[in-house]
Amino acid sequence: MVQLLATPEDEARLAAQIPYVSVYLREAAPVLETKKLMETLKESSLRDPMTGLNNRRFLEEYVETLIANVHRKKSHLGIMMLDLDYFKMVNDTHGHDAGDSVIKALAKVLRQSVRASDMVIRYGGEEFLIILLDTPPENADQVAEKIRASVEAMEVPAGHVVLKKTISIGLADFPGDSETFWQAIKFADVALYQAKETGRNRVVRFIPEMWGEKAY
Ligand code: GH3
Ligand code: MG
Ligand code: MG
Repeated sequence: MVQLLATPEDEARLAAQIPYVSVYLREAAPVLETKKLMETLKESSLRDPMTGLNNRRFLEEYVETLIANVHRKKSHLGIMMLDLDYFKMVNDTHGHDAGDSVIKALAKVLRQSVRASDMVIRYGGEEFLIILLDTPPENADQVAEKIRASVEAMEVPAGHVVLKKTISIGLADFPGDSETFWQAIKFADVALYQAKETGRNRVVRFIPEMWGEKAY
């Protein structure tokens, strides 16, 4: 919407300009519409339609800014890799739709468990990555434990049954554990593997000893 204002003395002069303004708007409108469409397309390519969460591409797009901010503020990122425990069983026993319901419910719990500025990413099928901004390790531990407990308490109605699931969580700190961001992600994944190995439904923080001779 364009509003033209003029004093009474200036009204005639402005009225004479209106055809030019109209032409300008007519020419500009399709350009603006295309730009808006491009933005919408870009936004949708960075989001997972099923959960509404951001996807891995979003992280790839945003990572440079993210790292620059950490360095500038000399802050920490809490990096959390999460994976549903024995999820295949849900699909096998109750069907794929029930599995989808669990993933959607989990996504909601994750999003509600962290600050709006934190990143919750659907990293793979039933694997999620959470990045806590400005969060030192002690606080990240607390958030992870809170999330683990919230998921354990979660009840997901699916057809005639109510499903209960758990998650395992691996934690790492950037730049505490690695000065390379993607390596810190890898370390969170290594810790997640340990959480699975040592019984699931647990939070495990990465320690350098986990990155030894063993090939993960
Ligand atoms: P673990 O505790 O070791 O993680 O066992 P798991 O059964 O969860 O692990 P696994 O990797 O064997 O199985 C993951 C399953 O998740 C397999 C795949 O079919 C299912 N899956 C991945 N994405 C989706 C999805 O979007 N919807 C549904 N319903 N299932 C999915
Ligand atoms: Mg799993
Ligand atoms: Mg998995």
